[in-house]
Amino acid sequence: MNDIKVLNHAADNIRILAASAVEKAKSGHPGGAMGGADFINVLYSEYLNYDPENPTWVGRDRFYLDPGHMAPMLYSQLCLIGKYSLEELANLRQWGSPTTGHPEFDITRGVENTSGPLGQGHAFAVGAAIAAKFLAAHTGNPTFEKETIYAYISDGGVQEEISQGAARIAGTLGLDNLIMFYDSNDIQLSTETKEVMNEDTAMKYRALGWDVQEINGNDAAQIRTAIEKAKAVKGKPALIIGKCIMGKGALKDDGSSYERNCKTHGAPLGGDAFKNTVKNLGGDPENPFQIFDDVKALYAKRAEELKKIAAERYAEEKAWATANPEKAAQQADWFAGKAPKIDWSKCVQKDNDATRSASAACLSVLAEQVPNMICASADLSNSDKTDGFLKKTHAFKAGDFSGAFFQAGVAELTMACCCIGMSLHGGVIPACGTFFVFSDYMKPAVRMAALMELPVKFVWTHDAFRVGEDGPTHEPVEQEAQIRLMEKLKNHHGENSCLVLRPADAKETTVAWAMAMENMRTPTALILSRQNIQNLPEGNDYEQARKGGYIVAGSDENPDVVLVATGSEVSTLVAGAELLRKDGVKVRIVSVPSEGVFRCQPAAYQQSIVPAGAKVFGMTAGLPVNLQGFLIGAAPESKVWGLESFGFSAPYKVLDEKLGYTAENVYKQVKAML
Ligand SMILES: Cc1ncc(C[n+]2csc(CCOP(=O)(O)OP(=O)(O)O)c2C)c(N)n1
Ligand SMILES: [Mg+2]
Repeated sequence: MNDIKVLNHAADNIRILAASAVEKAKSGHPGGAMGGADFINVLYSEYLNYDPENPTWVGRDRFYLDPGHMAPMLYSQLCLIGKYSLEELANLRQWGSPTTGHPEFDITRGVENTSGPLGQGHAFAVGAAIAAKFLAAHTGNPTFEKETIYAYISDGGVQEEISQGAARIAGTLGLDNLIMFYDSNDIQLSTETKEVMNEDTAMKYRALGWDVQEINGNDAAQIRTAIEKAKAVKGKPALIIGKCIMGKGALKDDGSSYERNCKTHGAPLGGDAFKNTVKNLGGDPENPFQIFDDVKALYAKRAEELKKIAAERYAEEKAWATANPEKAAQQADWFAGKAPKIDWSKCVQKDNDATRSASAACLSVLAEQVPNMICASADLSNSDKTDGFLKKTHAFKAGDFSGAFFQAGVAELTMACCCIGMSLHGGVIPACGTFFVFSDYMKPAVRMAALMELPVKFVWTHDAFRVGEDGPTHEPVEQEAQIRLMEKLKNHHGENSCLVLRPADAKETTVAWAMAMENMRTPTALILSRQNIQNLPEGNDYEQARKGGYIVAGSDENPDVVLVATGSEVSTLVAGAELLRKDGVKVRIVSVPSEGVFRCQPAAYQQSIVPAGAKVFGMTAGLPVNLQGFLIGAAPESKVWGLESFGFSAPYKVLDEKLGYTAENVYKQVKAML
């Protein structure tokens, strides 16, 4: 047992470092960091199990920070365990420094998730806890049973709506490997919390199936006892509500208390206030970036303990691996993030099928061939056709993670964040489905998946106004334009931050799913039709879809016009081309499942598909902007037929007629161009 005095000294050390980093950066959030220091210090000095030598150890405990603005707390803590140098800490928020304004996913540095958008971080933890349960059940490796997932949430995260979804899922699935600390300091950015929340948070979480403890969050002994109790809880996730003091130990320039003050949320303490604070906490204001000797000793001792803990766990893992060599080899591949080998010849597509059904055929193959895949749906599996996967497995339930399907309930953002958390944990490949129009509820998570370069698969069906009778609330129009922006946005590796595929028919869907499964470097979005789609012409070379855009079979040499579309509109162009050919017009049809991928091809290839100066006619069921890129450099008569309204309520064939998505209209529009 560590001396409480030393623990308190270490927490003060964290407070000094956090306040100093913000002071030096002249920007950042000291108050929350100072309040939360006691919890994170007890966690890291006594409970969090990891291997100091091997940051990617699969069986490590994981710590997911929700309030990214508390970066100074995390970095200061990670400084105490040697993951950051004091110099790096002193470079908080500066160009090129690893101590970015908000933490960015970097396992080697001990940062398990990017955080900043409040709420998402703790939902990642829920996903990670699910992944650990899944891996325990599917590998039998005892290490996953011993893994604890810690989450840290603040007032902002509790206020975010996603906390309801995350708590519901964790409670329903009985995630007893999840321990969440709520830094309840009664203060937020602009007000005291009482101005915006009047709830019994403990009762709320109890009602959602959690074990809840309420403690003084600045009392190391109470924190220790609470973590012990939380670890012993069976069948439920555990919440520790810690009443913390915002800006603990902070003094103003006149020496009076600067605690519990909104002003310390997001600004340096400033000048004499900073100096007084550092002195008050036992540091040297002239030289504040220091680790006290007793704190060094505390963490040196912990490092020794961790070596022993890791060695024991490795021995257990080794015994399991020796007894289960095939599973062990498989597990190594899973955590290496290798794309699974899939025999797509087993995927048989029906002619003229809806691409959502074609996706079901793919998912059925994946359920059989990819043992570490987890598929989810937000209560639409029979409609978004993730049931192709579900039919080959069963859903998770409390105490039973032998299945591979995650029923998320009607909570798209929660579902997406849980899938991201699974991916962060590692070892699994998550996919999740819902209607494309509700991708709007998931965008903040998709953005985080793209930023973190996580290969989550997003399956979005009912891709256009052909949802028909459901009316404009359910008809995606501008959604494709929005998600395609992520293809234009580059990630830290200079690659398209997301792969977005809208296949043109059933067989192109198989290629799209193959591309999705091969893509382990970024998220993938699949945009799929509700309605049946006529197959592309006989002899179509579907493998060409891998280039993002290609010439569809049956196209004419030396065309008078190049017709361009994605998804089901390609088949409308094919029908329109029949009419044009009767008039002697030579037509090329180009299917562009991903303009983002197409634009990555050599210029010569792009030119060979859509030559400069060609007359181009594009057709999209979304905003015209989806295809307007193809008008650049094209003949001036070129145009895009798109939709510029929310859509209307009517049977989809009526909408096709009324909105001009017919062979006849393709004929009419193109004739007017020639
Ligand atoms: C989704 C989202 N909305 C708004 C913000 C901006 N923001 C950052 S911190 C914060 C207040 C958070 O208060 P609390 O969680 O209590 O943190 P504390 O002030 O206690 O450090 C807000 C509104 C954000 N980061 N994410
Ligand atoms: Mg707060």
